[in-house]
Amino acid sequence: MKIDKIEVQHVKMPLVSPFETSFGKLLEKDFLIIKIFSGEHIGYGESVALPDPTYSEETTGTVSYMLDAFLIPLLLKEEINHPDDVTKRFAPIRRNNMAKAALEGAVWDLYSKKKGISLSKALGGVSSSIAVGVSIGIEETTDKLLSKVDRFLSEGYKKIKVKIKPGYDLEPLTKIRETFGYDIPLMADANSAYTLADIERLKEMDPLKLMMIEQPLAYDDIIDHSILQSELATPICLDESIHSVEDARKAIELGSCRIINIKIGRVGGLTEAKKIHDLCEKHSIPVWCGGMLEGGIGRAHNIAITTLPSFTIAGDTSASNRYWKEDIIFPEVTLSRPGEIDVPTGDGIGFKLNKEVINKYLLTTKVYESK
Ligand code: OSB
Ligand code: MG
Repeated sequence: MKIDKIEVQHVKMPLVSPFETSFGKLLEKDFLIIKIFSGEHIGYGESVALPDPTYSEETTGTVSYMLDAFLIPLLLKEEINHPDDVTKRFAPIRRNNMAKAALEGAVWDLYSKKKGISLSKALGGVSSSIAVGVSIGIEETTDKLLSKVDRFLSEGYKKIKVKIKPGYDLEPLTKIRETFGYDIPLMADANSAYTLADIERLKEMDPLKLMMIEQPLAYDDIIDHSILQSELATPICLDESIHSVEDARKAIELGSCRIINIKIGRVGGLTEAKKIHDLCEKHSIPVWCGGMLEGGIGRAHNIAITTLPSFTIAGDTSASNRYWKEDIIFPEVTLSRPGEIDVPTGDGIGFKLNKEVINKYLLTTKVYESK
């Protein structure tokens, strides 16, 4: 695949409603759109990093710098034949997984477009529609939370994930159970807000019969999580702690979790995401696709990876209108049926870019010509 040119566009879009987690509140998101030009094809990628280094150490700014100073020059240095080659090419660069994934995702899209197949098919996906859930932030009042749960349940979302933190945990979760019963698929995400000192509090959540509790302990821990999991009936799902198939192997061997949330950006791209999926399949660990409040391109990549067979739990990839007044892709992502998104069948990600929307929110464009 001969690359002619790479374009990086920086956009900033307001969220339809503020999204609050144990690490902070987000009102808008600035992110990068990557376009890789090759002959008559363009591959699209998106940097999923948040504006601040609060979820992980990466930010839109660090991604932009890494692309500019290291990753784009490396990618343009020599022709690549398969997207897996990108992971190998980037291997000498430590971490910066979201920066790597932004470019690698664009290469995967380009590769599938050149083959004339969908990205889902190129990845080995098997399903024609995916089950999806919704992630609800920390709300100002329990009433506001309950009304959001009610709305998303009525839209058919197949998993309700609620953000929790110490002091905002048992009470809102219990209210949800009292109001909607024990049959609704409910889980909690702590984004590393607890320590082992909170073990009794966390054990009190067992009677709530949550599907899982996501990343209760430190963002870089798998040891304490294994201690907690041995004491907890509720399955632990790791998010922040898993950056590679090696991290996943160690967490599974230690018994640090029973479920893994796969985020393409956090693990450095689709090739690594697929490896984690395959390892989890071997160990009967169910996986699901997490989200980073993506724009439409990132969302499209999430849809494609979710078609692999071990993505048996509904992911966080909700419809475009749950995040944005208008999305950067056309058509926008909508629910095809309650709680389900049909996988696009067109080549690559299967969505076009909405230039009008992109231009409206555009901050800068950088162009890198191949020599
Ligand atoms: O921890 O899964 C998380 C959003 C930003 C950063 C981290 C997380 C999240 C979400 C929202 O939970 C997922 C989504 O709807 O995109
Ligand atoms: Mg999470």
